[in-house]
Formats: sequence, structure tokens, C-alpha cells
Amino acid sequence: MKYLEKYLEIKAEVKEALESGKPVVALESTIIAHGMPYPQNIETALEIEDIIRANGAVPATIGIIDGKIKVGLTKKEVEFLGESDEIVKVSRRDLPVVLAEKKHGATTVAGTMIAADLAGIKIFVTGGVGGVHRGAETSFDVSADLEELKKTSVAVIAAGAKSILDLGLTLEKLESFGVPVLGYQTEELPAFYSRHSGFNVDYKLENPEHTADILQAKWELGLEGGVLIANPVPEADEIEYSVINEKIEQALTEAESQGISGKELTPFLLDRIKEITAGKSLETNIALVKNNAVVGAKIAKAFAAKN
Ligand code: PSU
Ligand code: MN
Repeated sequence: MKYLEKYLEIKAEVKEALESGKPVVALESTIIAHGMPYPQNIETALEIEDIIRANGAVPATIGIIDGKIKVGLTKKEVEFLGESDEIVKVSRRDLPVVLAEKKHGATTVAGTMIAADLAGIKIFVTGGVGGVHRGAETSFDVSADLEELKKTSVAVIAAGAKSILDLGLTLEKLESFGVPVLGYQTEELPAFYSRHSGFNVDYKLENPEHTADILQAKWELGLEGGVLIANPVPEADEIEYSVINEKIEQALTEAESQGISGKELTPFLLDRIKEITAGKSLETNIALVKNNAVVGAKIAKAFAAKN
């Protein structure tokens, strides 16, 4: 792409790994700037990178500094995104403005998928994906993450979708978009904080090799678009669905009465749920991202071995 270098900078370690066919795992930065409080946001982001390395892959945390998309942030840059409150939450629609105006940005699942795809990274680990919000039949609030999964060929490993969303409608959208929803060693769609949601995934994944075979079949065939790999939170860290659901209802009612909408909604809900659960939701959030990092690195390894 003619102008790619003007907008995108790949860290040397990541570039070397990509060129030599080593496994690379992309990581998002909205979770750092808008998804978790300081200082756990920075601590977790750096720990996740270590976990990915320990499991045999190279981490590439993606964010925007001074209008440049960085594929592979330095420790200092991760700290900056986690500390500053001038970081724009960047999804597909925000990208051109933040780049042209040379601002700083944290990329969402959609934003990170775009950057990973431009850099040639196929595997991306996060906590939870955006989806169809509850009440979307009147608010029309559907995350751009779903549209990105439809068109951008990157596999996203997440702990399912959070029940701040309407999980049934989210699955329907993904089906329409042709996005496979695959449960990692589970037949049930995990609901982020809890292992259970009452909804089934489309197919169950047995192990990293099985996962890599499916990704290879999809993309070798030219079937564009992503895959959602849903990996349940470890049992020890789970919050029961009925328990967390009540807290979520409370946060949703507050958001409505305060008129919170648009890109502010997800960060508002995450923060309120943390307060309402006295920090327990944050512990669970950290545990599930770490667990996703282990699985994501293994999938990246299995996928790299085939390509
Ligand atoms: N879910 C989480 N933590 C997060 C997000 C979602 O548990 O940090 C972030 C991700 O970056 C996701 C974004 O892409 O929120 C979705 O925001 P929206 O609903 O505004 O599209
Ligand atoms: Mn939204």
C-alpha cells in the first residue's frame, strides 16, 4: 500500500517476527485507556505481553501516538496511554481524524483489527468484544466491532461478550455477517464475567491445532472476515451469571437516567460495574484477559506452523 508507512509503524521486534513467520499476537489499547482503571490497566497490559512471550509468541500492543498507528508499543507508550486522559477511543470511524490531526488514540477491537490486518497479524487477543447493546431496537447502538468482524480477516480471542449486551441479538448479527462464533473447549457462549450465558456457540474448538485448521480453511478459501473465538473465564475467577446480571441491570439503569450513550456507554458501564461489585469485576476482567493471552499465543503458534 502506497501510503502505509506514513500512518503505520511496526516495532522492529514485531517486524522481524512477521518477516520470519514467527507467531505474533495483536493486543488492543482501549482496554488500557478506557476499559480498566489506573494502575491495573498498565500492570495488566504489560503482564499480558509477558504471558504471550512465555507461551512462545511475540506481542504487538496496538495504539496511536502523535497520529501514527504503532504496531507494538514500547513500555513507555503503554504507560502513556494508561495515564493520560487525552486519549481518543478509536474505532473505524475515528481513525482518519486522529491520524490527520496527529492525536493520541487507543484502538478498540475494530480499530485494532484494522491495524493488525494492515500489519499482517492474524491473531488478536482481548477481553470482550462490543456487540448489540440491550435496547438496541430503539437506541440502534450496535458496536462497530461487529461490522469489522464481518469484513476484516483477523481472529479475535475474547471471553465471549459481556452481558451489558444483548447476547442473543449479538449472535444473530454475527450469523448474518457470516462470522463463525467458536467456543474454545466449550459448547456454550461464555458471558465474559461468567462461563455461562444460556446461549450456544456455533462450533466447539478442541485445541490450538483444530482452531488453526479452521482459520486456514476460511482464509485459504478467500472467505473474508474475522472469527470470534470465545474462551471462558477460569472457574476460580468467575462471577455467577445471576449475580453479575443484577449488578449490570443497576449500571444500565444508571446509564439511562444519566443519558449516557454512544462511545461513552461501554466505559461507563465497566466502571460502574466495578464500583458496584467492589472491585470484584475488575479482578475477573484481569484474570480472563490473562487466560485469553495463554490460549491466543498457543493458537498463534499453531497457525504460524501451518503458514
Ligand atoms: N469490553 C470490555 N472491555 C473493553 C471493551 C469492551 O470488556 O475495554 C472495549 C473494546 O475496545 C471494544 C469496545 O472494542 O470497548 C467497544 O466499544 P463500543 O461498544 O463503543 O463499540
Ligand atoms: Mn456503541
